[in-house]
Amino acid sequence: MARFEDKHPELIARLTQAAHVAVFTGAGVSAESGIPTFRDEEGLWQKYEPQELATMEAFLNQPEVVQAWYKHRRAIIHEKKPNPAHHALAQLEPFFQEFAVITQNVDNLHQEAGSKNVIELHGSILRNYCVDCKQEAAEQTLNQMAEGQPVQCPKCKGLIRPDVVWFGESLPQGAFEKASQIVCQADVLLSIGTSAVVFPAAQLPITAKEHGAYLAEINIERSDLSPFVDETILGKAGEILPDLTAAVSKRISATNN
Ligand code: BV8
Ligand code: ZN
Repeated sequence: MARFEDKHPELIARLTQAAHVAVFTGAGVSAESGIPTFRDEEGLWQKYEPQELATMEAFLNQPEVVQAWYKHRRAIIHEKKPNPAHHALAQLEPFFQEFAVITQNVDNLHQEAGSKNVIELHGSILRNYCVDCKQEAAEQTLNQMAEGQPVQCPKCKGLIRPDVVWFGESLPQGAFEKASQIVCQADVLLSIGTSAVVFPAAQLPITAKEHGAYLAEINIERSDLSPFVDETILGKAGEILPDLTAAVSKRISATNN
């Protein structure tokens, strides 16, 4: 079985020389944890139209349905664990002067796996707040929701929503600016497990490349980003990333001795 570094010499050479590495992740990095992706055949969106549920308008029209959908997704996430892809990325971090995980995911699994520098472009499903008084709402308040009844803020009776970015909503100010700065300085950007269809997030890997980064994609199939990348590695993130991290660790330890 050819070694990772023999199959991807350019990527390993670039990573070995890199000071700044950025990783851009999507739902595919959590797929092997058992969390459905958005656009694969069994993806979450297949059952619902994105516009139907992940928008403020849908929420105001049918808050109890949107709250129930997020409660269902939180329950799935609480049962799942980080997979080898998340762990391999957390193990990569110490090898570089700067290593940032810029994620579109809202499942907190990168942080659970030990990644320190994580930017959540689309927020987190584990945080909820009242749309009127902005008070953070405890998850159990939401879990007590009665069938068909929207959950209201205990303080002001406002509706409670997840702290995620819905379609038509702008990304958290600081997060997108910080992610943009990071990708402009990246020597290497790894795009992992994303269809790269959602903007402005999907612009980030392209911005990295425009600023001189070596752009590699790890995905089980080609994505909208594929035409722009220097290299596409087809396969499962949970199988490829441990090999990548092992190859980088071996090469960097060898150069340090
Ligand atoms: C904005 C959080 C404006 C919520 C999400 C036309 C009409 C309407 C809107 C638009 C339009 N054109 C552009 C837009 C804007 C819109 C957009 O991009 N729409 C797309 C669909 C065309 N964007 C927005 O609305 C954004 N806001 O533009 O605001 C604005 C600007 C200024 C001021 C005010 C307003 C906000 C977008 C954020 C939406 N929120 N999520 C929630 O989670 O419920 S998006 C959602 O999709 C997730 O965050 C997810 O990250 C994102 C992208 O999906 P992926 O992560 O890539 O997942 P996907 O399933 O698609 O792909 C998985 C990939 O992994 C696949 O390729 C698969 O092959 C691969 N894979 C599977 N298994 C594995 C694997 N790879 C490796 N290993 C495996 N094991
Ligand atoms: Zn309130």
